[in-house]
Amino acid sequence: MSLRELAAAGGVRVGAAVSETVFDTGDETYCSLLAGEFNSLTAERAMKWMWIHPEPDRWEWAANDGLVQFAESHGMQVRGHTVVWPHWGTPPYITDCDDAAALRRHLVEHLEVLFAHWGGSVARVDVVNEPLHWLEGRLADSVWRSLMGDDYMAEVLTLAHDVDPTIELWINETHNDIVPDKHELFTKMVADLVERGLPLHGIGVQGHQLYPDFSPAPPTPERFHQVVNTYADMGLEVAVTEMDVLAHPTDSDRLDVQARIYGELVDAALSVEACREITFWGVSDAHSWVDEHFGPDRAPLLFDREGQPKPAYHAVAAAFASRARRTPTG
Ligand code: 9MR
Repeated sequence: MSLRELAAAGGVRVGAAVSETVFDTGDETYCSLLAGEFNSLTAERAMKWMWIHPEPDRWEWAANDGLVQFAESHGMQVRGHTVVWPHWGTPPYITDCDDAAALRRHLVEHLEVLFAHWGGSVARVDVVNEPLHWLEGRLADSVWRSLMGDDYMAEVLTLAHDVDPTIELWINETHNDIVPDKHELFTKMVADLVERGLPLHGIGVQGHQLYPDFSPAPPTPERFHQVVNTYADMGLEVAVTEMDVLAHPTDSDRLDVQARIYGELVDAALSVEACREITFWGVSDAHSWVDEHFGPDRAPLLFDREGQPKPAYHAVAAAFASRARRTPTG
């Protein structure tokens, strides 16, 4: 059985981030793995503000439309990614904005055009991505924070919901599974949004495992489960939105170690009923942001460079199969 069949049997989504630069070449191995193994996709870059709306009067729809069409013709859902992102992916007319009213106007216009264009083809969106500092328990600095204040997420959620109340609004964060201070602060902020009744549908736990190149440590399955469960306990849906596990090239048993980490973490997340999606940050080791950032051959994904399933694939498949046994969709 494919991953997507196993996921469907457990009523959950299995996704992959799609690089439009590879997708646009029509690479057959890439496209057939994508359609055959996954039932959800996230644009790795194409829907980010910088690429889709690089100037106030310029929209670039081609990459967005290609992915949405592919998803529709292969029965896949689309996760929109992303609107407000303090760190990257935002054009200068936004990051250089120095007037709160103008920033709000830009945001509302962006949401109105984007959501109308999507017209229901994108079920959910990471409307805020990475509000905190990457490795520390504090808010990231950004134009959003400096002009709209520390509570800007509440305003973004309200404005987005007013534009289209049908699209699921998500906040996506990284390393909250690994850095305890970060988890603590993020939990407080999310609990506050929920208590105030803001239209927040779910929390994305990115799940990048970049030890030892970047992350201070890999999480334990207990810790991963606990983090996922924290948001579920608040009545939110949870997704692991950007999973990859770095396999360091000097470790001789690296693919087996990687498979164990993948299997344990995916199982820990899927044992929480409210976790209904695991998305991997890429399709195969032939194309990953990890190699660009941390050096070659980190082999972070489920398929190797030729598109063959790795031990990690089988470990993840077993975790999806367990979920299906626990919650058969019948
Ligand atoms: O993998 C993405 C890379 O191709 C882009 O150049 C980069 C900037 O847009 O974003 C990367 O994806 C990031 C994601 O959007 C948010 N979480 C961290 C991901 C890896 O950096």
